[in-house]
Amino acid sequence: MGKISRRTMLGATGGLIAGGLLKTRADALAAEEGVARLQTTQADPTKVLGAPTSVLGQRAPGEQPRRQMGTPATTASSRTPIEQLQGIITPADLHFERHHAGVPAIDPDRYELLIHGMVDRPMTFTLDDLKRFPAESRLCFVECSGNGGAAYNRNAARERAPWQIDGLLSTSEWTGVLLSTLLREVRVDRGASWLLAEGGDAAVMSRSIPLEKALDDAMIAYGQNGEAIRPAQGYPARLLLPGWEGNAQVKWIRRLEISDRPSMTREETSKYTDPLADGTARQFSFVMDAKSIITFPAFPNVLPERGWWEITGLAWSGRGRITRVEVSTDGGRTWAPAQLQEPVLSKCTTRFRHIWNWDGGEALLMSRAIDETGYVQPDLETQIAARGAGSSYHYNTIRPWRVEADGRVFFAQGEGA
Ligand SMILES: Nc1nc2c(c(=O)[nH]1)N[C@H]1C(S)=C(S)[C@@H](COP(=O)(O)O)O[C@H]1N2
Ligand SMILES: [Mo]
Repeated sequence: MGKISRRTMLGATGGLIAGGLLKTRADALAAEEGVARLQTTQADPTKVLGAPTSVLGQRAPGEQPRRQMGTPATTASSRTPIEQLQGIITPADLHFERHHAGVPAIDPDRYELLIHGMVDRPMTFTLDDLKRFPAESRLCFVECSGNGGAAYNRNAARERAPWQIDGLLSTSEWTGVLLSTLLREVRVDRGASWLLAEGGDAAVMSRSIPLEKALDDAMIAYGQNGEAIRPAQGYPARLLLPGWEGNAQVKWIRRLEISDRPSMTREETSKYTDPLADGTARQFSFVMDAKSIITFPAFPNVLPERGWWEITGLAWSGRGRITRVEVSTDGGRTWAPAQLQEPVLSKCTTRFRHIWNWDGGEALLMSRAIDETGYVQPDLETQIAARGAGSSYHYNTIRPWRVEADGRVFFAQGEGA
């Protein structure tokens, strides 16, 4: 267990005083003592008074999941440690991050969202304006278009953990106002069919979005898991497009321009398109196809003994609900339906579980997701045949794991049946 020094604690409580959360030095000392008392476990906790209440909770000292940065650490993205989480929700401070030009510091009091272009009444909305409209909440995943890239390779490294394959995936309860509500206010012209969404970061990241999606389930989200959306996720507000590629979900959203054609921004021409074998490219691949990944057992787990183990992982589809996840422990020769753990929601991660009696021999574990449209997650050969080997985005092939006789588990793309 890592010890936390007195200086770290003083730093933490000092920050709370500066932030106005703790009023006096005495409060700070009490908080500090509370923190200290939670850092050391007691032989018999029934014999000592427990830590006092606190203004801000903290994780148990031995439970400190962290976003994963890769080596060498990049500032462009960090990943959710999906194998360390339970259920389907990603704690907000572990939501993956992908920034093209860093996280802007936006003053919420000066924030405005402009909606203009092919509308009757161009309008700007402050954050308070947005919050006056009827709010909606929904649980859904956000996933980077490049997630799963590590699985799209016959010679992928064996020593690869779930976060290295699918850590650009997180799930939150998002709260905000439906974009259709705002579009009713500005009165969209007949003949409009697209909108340009623009962010207020240094990248001024922009994407064209079909009006149909905007009028369906798109949201301007200002809440995340019960609190204000985090700066890294787009504070004070982001465009949320349930089930669509992360890149199109413009953070720090500041402008929506309604038009009758896509704007052909950098992010939808030179990037985020899928080159095909015939020399053309697939553009506007918005919907994320069905995927699944086993997060246990997986690299770097070592199964200590034969016997009953619960295989578990996540399945998700941008087209709707996951209806079935099948698990194979023999490299795809036979498949068995996994149990889907409630809640099972549309365009959201779904946890699956499958009890397995390991006989101590070599095994090749696989999962495949099936969604409510009947779509089945393909294997690597099927996807390469359809898409070619030169893809950079939208990989949803089956992700296999090899369990060796000594219990060690390795990523095994390309080994399957
Ligand atoms: N304004 C703006 N929006 C953005 C980005 C950005 O760099 N700037 N990154 C995009 C990409 S590529 C992804 S995958 C998601 C990541 O969202 P997250 O950081 O909340 O996980 O935001 C998208 N929206
Ligand atoms: Mo992304």
